[in-house]
Amino acid sequence: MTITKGVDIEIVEYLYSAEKERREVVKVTDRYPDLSFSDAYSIQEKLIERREKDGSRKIGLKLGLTSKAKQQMMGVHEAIYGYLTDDMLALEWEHLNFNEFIHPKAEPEIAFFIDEDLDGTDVTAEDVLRVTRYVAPAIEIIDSRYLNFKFTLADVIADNCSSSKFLIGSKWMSPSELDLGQLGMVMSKNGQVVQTGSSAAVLGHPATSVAWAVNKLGEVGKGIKKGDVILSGAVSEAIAFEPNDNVLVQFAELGSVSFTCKSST
Ligand code: OOG
Ligand code: MG
Repeated sequence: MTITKGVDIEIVEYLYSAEKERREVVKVTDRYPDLSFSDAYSIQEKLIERREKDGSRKIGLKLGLTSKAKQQMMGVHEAIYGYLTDDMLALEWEHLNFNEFIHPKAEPEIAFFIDEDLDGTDVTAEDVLRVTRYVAPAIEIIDSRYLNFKFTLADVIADNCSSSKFLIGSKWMSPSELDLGQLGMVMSKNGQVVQTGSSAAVLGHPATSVAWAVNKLGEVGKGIKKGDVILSGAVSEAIAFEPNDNVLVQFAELGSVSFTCKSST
């Protein structure tokens, strides 16, 4: 630990209140430049405990920086993980309320529904596929609490990897029924194509990304559980959206998921 007990709680409150009050804040490493990755994960754990104290329930995991391009951009060689809580789930048939966000962006993802506990430090993509009941098309809404969406790796880990909301499409399939490693994806905003990609962008195969998370959690004696939902990482760059925008993500074979955002004022 490079930060002392007490300081971690202070950082948790700092990030939690920024989220609650929809305010961008100066990044943590401006004040604590020595914040290590393990400090950052420990702050993230405490941030989730803080949310649980307010009634949120942990329902799974999300992966970040799973594309080589994004890792190079951040100058890192590893993905990152954060937690999903029940209050992050948004529904396709309800408008998202723009006032609940700071500066949101949407990214296309593949969600995994886990049917068996899995842990260890030697877990493979095959192991992950074996315990996956369904995969589904998903959109993650990321909304960094940091000024201008700019941060270091330690900052973003502490901020639960920019998590805000997520939506899951209605077509759920067994991973054995499709070629999950090579699914084409098109993301449109208001009817215009804004991103295209392939599920191969996620560490070669989305299940490899989930396996990475299980192994990483295994290092601290944790794993994934039956019933978990896992967002395996963005298939393309995230795109910003505004009130009245509609975002649609379509995957080959796996179907689509979309949302419309409104402002309540
Ligand atoms: C970090 C979260 C990235 C993903 O799927 O890559 C992420 C960020 O870029 O704000 O969720
Ligand atoms: Mg994501």
